[in-house]
Amino acid sequence: AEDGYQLWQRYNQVTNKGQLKQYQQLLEEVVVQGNSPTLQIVKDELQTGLGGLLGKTTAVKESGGKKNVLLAGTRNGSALVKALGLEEDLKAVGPEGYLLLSQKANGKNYTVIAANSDLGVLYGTFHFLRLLQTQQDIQRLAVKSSPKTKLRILNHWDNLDRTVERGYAGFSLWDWHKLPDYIDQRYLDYARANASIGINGTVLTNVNANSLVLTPEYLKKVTALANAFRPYGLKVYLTARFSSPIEIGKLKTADPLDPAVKAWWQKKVEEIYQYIPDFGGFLVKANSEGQPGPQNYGRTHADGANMLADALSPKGGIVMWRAFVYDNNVPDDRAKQAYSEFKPLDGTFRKNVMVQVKNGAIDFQPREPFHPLFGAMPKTPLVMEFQITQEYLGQGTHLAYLAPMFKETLESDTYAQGKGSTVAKVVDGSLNGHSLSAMAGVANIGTDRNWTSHPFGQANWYTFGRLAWDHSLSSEQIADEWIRMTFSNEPKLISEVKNMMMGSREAVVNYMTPLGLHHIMGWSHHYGPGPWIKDKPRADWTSVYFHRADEKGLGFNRTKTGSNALAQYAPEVQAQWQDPATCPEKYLLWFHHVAWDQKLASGRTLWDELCYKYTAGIDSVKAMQQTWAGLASQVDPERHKQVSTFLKIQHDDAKWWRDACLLYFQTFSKKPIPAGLEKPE
Ligand code: GCW
Repeated sequence: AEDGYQLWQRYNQVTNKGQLKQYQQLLEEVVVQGNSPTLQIVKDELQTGLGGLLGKTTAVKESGGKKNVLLAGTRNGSALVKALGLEEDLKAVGPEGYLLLSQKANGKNYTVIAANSDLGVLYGTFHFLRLLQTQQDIQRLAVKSSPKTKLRILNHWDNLDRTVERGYAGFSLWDWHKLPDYIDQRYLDYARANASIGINGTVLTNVNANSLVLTPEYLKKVTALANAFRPYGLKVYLTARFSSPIEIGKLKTADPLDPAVKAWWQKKVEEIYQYIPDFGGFLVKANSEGQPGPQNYGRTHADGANMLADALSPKGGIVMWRAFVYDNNVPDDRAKQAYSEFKPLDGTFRKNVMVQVKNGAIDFQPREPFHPLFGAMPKTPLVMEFQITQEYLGQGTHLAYLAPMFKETLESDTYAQGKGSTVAKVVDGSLNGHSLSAMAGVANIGTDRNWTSHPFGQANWYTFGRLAWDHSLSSEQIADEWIRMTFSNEPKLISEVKNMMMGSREAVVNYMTPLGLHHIMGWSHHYGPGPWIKDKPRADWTSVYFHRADEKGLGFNRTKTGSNALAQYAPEVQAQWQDPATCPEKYLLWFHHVAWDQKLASGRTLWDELCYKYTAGIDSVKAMQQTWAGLASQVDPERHKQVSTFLKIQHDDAKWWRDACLLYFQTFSKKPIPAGLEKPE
């Protein structure tokens, strides 16, 4: 049965006869020299991959006699690769990069996968197999690839009891009870899937951390996972609860400037490295949403981060310190708090500290303007934190392809050093010359048979890896690859499914939070609509705080006459966004309180436009349903049915959103639904 477990790694036989013939000719024989655990995976992958794709058993050999050879390896590990030269080209692709080349030598036709490390060979192998999976010509290969960001990391918000914060695909993959003895095959399949898209790190535990994971009992279990992942190039990181010295160290304080606290962390880090010599480091959420942190002792984020960084630096570990914070005492616009706390600390962090910033200043909304910290901390390498799990985008049942959302942020211009200072250049380190660079994605993976609940959730995991490797890839290209590998290479299916995917995130924006609205989801669970939520202990836990609807209009004034959050952006950005007439409509209500009667670009009033947007959202989901229904004969029944069922849920939910939001906002606007639009019930 088709349960989606294989993700994009299906290796079904190539259907294009011409291509198949080319592959069979060029890949007469497969040669891989060397025996490391990673090269063993390369061999297995080529054997399974080519076996499936070419429809015949493929043996991987140490040396060959045939004329047309697929050759994979490094110069150091393979005499045959070394004989091909390639020195300069290899130098250029770095430790994880690779070359895919068609080359003639000694009367043979080589198809070469060459790299500087075995891991590079593995990445190249997955790229090469992808070419076959997507049925590309491989006659004249000249691919040079290396990652644009150095650390490409999944963040699991997994608790030790196996529940997953904001997880919608079952329970945590980590079966702590059976670890360290039992290594579930699923761990290896997980690592393999990550390697196939270049992900090279994983934070195993929730940022709302439990200090128990740092005890020897758990560290042994973590070690077993690290050992399982290592051949796939996947480094393990942990979240460090700031109060651990008290909770598991029996100290009286966790003050980062206290010598006993420093010594405790130093010893703890040494212990961890005894278990895991290549441990990646810590991810820390501190002084945010009730988590302990340095501010409890009157210290700064830098004091806290640097103390941990000092403990890690002799071992080569790093600290990823999150900028997602609330200051509980300042009743200021929540959008401003991260910038206010972190911008002044730029230049005070140790070299092995990165500050991890969410894509936007609020919280993983369907659409947010880029976070103002990007471009504002030139001396500190910033990690981009995207959320792959769809906390605010319909969770496990709504189809929302996130590449357009990730790209929108990455391509935003911070103007930090004049025009063209994109967020992507901040993140990849090129704007400020940082050698450390990273992208993190909050995982959407769990124990569901298909890993991600929604079959299309797999595309978002895939997208994260591909963009972390190369943020210049287009959303269309990533969708194209994923569809071909996950469903089929049939042109009608590709174009129609791509269409669905490309419009899906905008559909969610339209039926949930059009025109710059945000955080009007239901209280705490964040799934359905809840624009009416008020009377909570904190103003910014309510929805009315964010939409500010009144009889005059709608939206949050963040200009000079309002919270002035806009002042956190570069002057060029401010100039564009401060005037409602030039502010992109997609951000309008994010920055402005706009009168219900205000005319927008369409010629319609704000109220009418709102009604149209909610309706457009529903219509897009309807269109997806129709497209999908038409593909019944081209998709296996199991996955087809699951997606159909989820689209029905999504359609019902889209209506629920429209009904709830329009009826609620109508109590302020006191205006009728425009003629011709379906009335909310
Ligand atoms: O998105 C919000 C979530 C919390 C989460 C927090 C964070 C891990 O609602 O569940 O906690 O952000 O990113 O720290």
